[in-house]
Amino acid sequence: MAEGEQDKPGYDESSGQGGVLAERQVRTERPSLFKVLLHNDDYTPMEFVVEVLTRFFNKSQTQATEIMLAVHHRGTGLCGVYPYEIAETKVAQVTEAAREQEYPLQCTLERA
Ligand code: TYC
Repeated sequence: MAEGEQDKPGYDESSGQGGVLAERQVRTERPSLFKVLLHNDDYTPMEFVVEVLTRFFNKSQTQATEIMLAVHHRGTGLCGVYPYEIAETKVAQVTEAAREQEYPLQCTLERA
């Protein structure tokens, strides 16, 4: 046996195939991603939208203000892209925070 051979990945003395494992393909599913979107309305205060973006989407004050203004002017804006369960949790958190304050703020998911 050549020196260092045992350190090679795939080397297996017990496999009976000259020390080299048969190649196996391991298929991993990539989780599908979802966009979390905020929607404009006429009643939710701008400061509340900025707070939501900093609190639930980890945006800086500057980023949050930019996104909030984009939503205000264009109708919708992207908060972030996440695997389904995380995206769903973000939507639920925003919806609950808005409901507590009785604001009509809408937050939705869309396949990325
Ligand atoms: N249009 C709201 C206002 O003028 C502000 C706003 C921005 C509301 C973004 C919702 O997702 C939103 N107070």
